[in-house]
Amino acid sequence: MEIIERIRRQDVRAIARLMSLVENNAPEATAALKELYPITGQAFIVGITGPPGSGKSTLTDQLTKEFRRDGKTVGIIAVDPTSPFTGGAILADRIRMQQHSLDAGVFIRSMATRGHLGGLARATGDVVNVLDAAGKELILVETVGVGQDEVEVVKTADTCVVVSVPGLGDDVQAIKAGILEIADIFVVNKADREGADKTVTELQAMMGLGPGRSDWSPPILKTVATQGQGIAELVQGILAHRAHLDRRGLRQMRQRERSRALFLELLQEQGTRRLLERASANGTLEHTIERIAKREMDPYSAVEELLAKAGL
Ligand SMILES: Nc1nc2c(ncn2[C@@H]2O[C@H](COP(=O)(O)OP(=O)(O)OP(=O)(O)O)[C@@H](O)[C@H]2O)c(=O)[nH]1
Ligand SMILES: [Mg+2]
Repeated sequence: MEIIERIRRQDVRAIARLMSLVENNAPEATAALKELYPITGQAFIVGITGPPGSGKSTLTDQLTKEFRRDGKTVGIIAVDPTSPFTGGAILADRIRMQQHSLDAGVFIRSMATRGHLGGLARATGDVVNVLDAAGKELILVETVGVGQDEVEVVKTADTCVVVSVPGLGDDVQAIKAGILEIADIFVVNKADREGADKTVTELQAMMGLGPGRSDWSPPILKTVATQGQGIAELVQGILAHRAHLDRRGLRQMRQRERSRALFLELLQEQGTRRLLERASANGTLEHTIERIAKREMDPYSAVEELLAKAGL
């Protein structure tokens, strides 16, 4: 397939085209992803999550600069939960990232979460695989830490950076349940603002409460992303975490978690779709729903019956 060769040669237009196909769930995308899969698994994946406006994109931008200086190729995926019709955040990211736009060693992609009902982790996984196959050594995945879907997206990164900012309340606010456990590194960005040390203390206290994921104790780093302050330390933190993963053989474990997430999501997506297609085609679906609504049948038995008919 021509597109495969072009992606392996890091052809930017081929990468962009395949990503669009992936986002639109096009059949050609699946064919290409199948062929590319064996050469993936090389990239190091860093997830960056945190509340809206906490400076994730600015941090991503600064990290990109640092890693480029070091000669590493970088792929950036900004998962954007806002509607593409307002598009503000996407536009802002694009403008900010423009300094990298002429750099062939950087590929930036914004993904709207709209239209990926539940399949966001899968779509992101696919896009990560495209960038991985295209030889990007480092892949930065930015998501707003608002919902379970977004957490799922970054959870299986090799290194997960959780960003917070000072002054969002006593309870370290948007560091919601589920986020704390996935952090490998905490960043308190906007440390030029009042209360950064208080936020650090709060995070330390919160970390003392729960069991960590491993014997890695997540560092808490202060940054001023707009001025590049603390970025070198963040890079060091990421590299130290990577070394920790390698030492402990944990990188394979995260890879395995990514494989699991992608496989299970695909199975869920396609399994459900096929069952529904079959049930819709012969009219069973609507008929069953009507009977459930009329209390002639309960939904529990209906599901069992449908699955039994499919031999499951
Ligand atoms: N004072 C201060 N402002 C910052 C800092 N980092 C980022 N900002 C500003 O905060 C605003 C939001 O930054 P972004 O990088 O777009 O934040 P984000 O988390 O990517 O935002 P969303 O993707 O929309 O959730 C911008 O106006 C930045 O210039 C910082 O360290 N200090
Ligand atoms: Mg952003």
